[in-house]
Amino acid sequence: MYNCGLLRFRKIGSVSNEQFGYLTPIEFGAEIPFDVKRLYYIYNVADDQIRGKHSHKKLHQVLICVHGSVDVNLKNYFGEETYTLDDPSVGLYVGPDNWREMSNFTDDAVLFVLASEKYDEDDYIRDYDSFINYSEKKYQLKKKTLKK
Ligand code: T46
Repeated sequence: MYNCGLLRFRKIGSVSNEQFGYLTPIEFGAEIPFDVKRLYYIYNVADDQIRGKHSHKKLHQVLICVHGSVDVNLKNYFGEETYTLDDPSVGLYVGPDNWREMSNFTDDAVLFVLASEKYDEDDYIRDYDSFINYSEKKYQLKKKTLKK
C-alpha cells in the first residue's frame, strides 16, 4: 500500500540448540529509511482500547511489536490495510498521511516506535474529516471516498 509497508529485520540465532534464542539488530541508516530522532513505547493497553486515530503531516515511523501482539489499521488516500504485528523481527513503516488506529493489544503487548522527528503536536491531524480534506488537497486527485 502507498507510503507504508513491512520491514523484515535480521533474526540471528535459533530456538533449537538448547533454545539459545534470537537477536535482532537494527542499524540506523541502513535498515531504517530515515534518521531516528526519537523512540517511545506503548504498553499496558486494555484489549478494548483503540489508540492512534490520527495522521501525521511529516513524520516517518517504524512500529515494532517487541512483545505480544497488536493490530494496526492504516488508511490513506489510496487504500486501507490492517497489519497484525506479533513478531519482534518485523517492523511496520508508516509514512506521512496515514490515518492509524491501533487495537486488539494483548495484555503483554509492547509496541516500540522509532520516529524521524521530535514530538510536535502541530504535525498531528486528529480529526478524521480534516485528514480527508488535507489528503484530497495534497494529492489533487478527483474525489475518492475514504470510508469512516
Ligand atoms: C503514533 C502512534 C503509533 C509526548 O509527550 N511525546 C511523544 O513522543 C509522544 C508519542 C506522545 N506524547 C504525549 C502526547 C499525548 O499527551 O503522550 C500522550 C499520548 O499520545 P497519543 O495520544 O498521541 O498516543 P497514541 O498511542 O494515540 O499515538 C502514538 C503517537 O503519538 C503517534 O505519533 O503514530 O503512537
